[in-house]
Amino acid sequence: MERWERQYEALADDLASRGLDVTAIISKIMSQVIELPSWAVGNSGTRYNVFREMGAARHIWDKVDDCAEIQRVVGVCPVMASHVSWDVTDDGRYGPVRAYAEEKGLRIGTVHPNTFMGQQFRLGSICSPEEHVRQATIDHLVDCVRITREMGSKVIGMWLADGTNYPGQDHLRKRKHRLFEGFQALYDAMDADMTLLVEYKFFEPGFYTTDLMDWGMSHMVCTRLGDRAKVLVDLGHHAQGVNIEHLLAILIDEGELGGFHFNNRKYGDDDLMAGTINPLELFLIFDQIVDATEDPLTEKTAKDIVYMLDQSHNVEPSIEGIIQSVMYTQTAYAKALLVDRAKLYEAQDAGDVILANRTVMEAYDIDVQPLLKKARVDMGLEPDPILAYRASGYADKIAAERAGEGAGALGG
Ligand code: RM4
Ligand code: MN
Ligand code: MN
Repeated sequence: MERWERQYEALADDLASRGLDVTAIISKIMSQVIELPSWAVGNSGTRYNVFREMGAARHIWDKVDDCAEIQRVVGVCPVMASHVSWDVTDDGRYGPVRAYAEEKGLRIGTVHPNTFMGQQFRLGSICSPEEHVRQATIDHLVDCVRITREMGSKVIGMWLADGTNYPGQDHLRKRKHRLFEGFQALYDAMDADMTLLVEYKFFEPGFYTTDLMDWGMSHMVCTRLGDRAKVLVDLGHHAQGVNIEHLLAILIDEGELGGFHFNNRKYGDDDLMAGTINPLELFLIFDQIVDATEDPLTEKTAKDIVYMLDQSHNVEPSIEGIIQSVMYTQTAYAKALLVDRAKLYEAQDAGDVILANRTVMEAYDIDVQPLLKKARVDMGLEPDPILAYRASGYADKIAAERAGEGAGALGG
């Protein structure tokens, strides 16, 4: 018996003695789905430099291969989130991308329109003061519905780079009206079974105003549009100190939370590996989600949440960075599954602050690695995805095959 297997036996006994259903917990870990961002496996960089990575994906076919390799070792990422500017064939087609992904065991997840790459977007996309830019963007958004169909997906993810840099630069309320018009045009063009995820961010690239600045604004857009529009929370898109687990609890309760972009940050929209800077926050996020999943009133919204990574690997090897992020995300989720909720609610209702907080932290303190390893082995995988990836020789293979050629897209 391996060391982790002995640790697993002890943990399983302990959890069972607390009345937890270990088999059910393992099956929840196995059925979590995290979309891989196609843009994270190419080279990326900061404003200052791009460090070219040996073997970085050169084009969409490499990206699909890399995502399939990640899925081979993690088992919970059979979906690739896509960006329409970057995941297209040289002759402008999407069907072959979908076909190749499917051949590799992946399906295409959230499709992201292009509202920021191009000279025309200097003053914004759907919020631009220039009528022809707004119209061209709307035409593109409507075309993205066709692309989403071609990709075999049902989800469109919108993030706008729209904003202004200086006081007085543009009329803020006019921009709000244009924002709603643009979203309405996309929403009206969507199929009845499609979902629109509306992502917000409080700054960058605009540094004075951002048209979709926070969850309140996304929520306003979504409630105006209708049931098929939901808010997407990117963990790097808030001001310092904003309590993300609280805002998402409110959004779930309103039936308005649609998705996540996981990553981690220290200062700005840093796009670091999920769970590296603030693992406690990631755990508390999953704690709210699990809590909502177990409540009949919020169960449906909580179960329909789309999880994606949205990261940029500038100094670490991208594929390993993504694998590690998936593992840290699974860790946070597994810990949240172990919270003794009956005990927690009792302490909360009794106003026992100490015991309530301790009950949450007791779950956080449990080493769930043996549980995750067991789940992976039950899925026919190696217990440690990073070691499995390193042992596969894939990194050497792509470094040799892709040598000498430039990089894929910038992402993040
Ligand atoms: C933004 C946001 C979007 C991503 C772009 C590239 O900061 O996180 O989700 O598509 O970057
Ligand atoms: Mn994002
Ligand atoms: Mn971002």
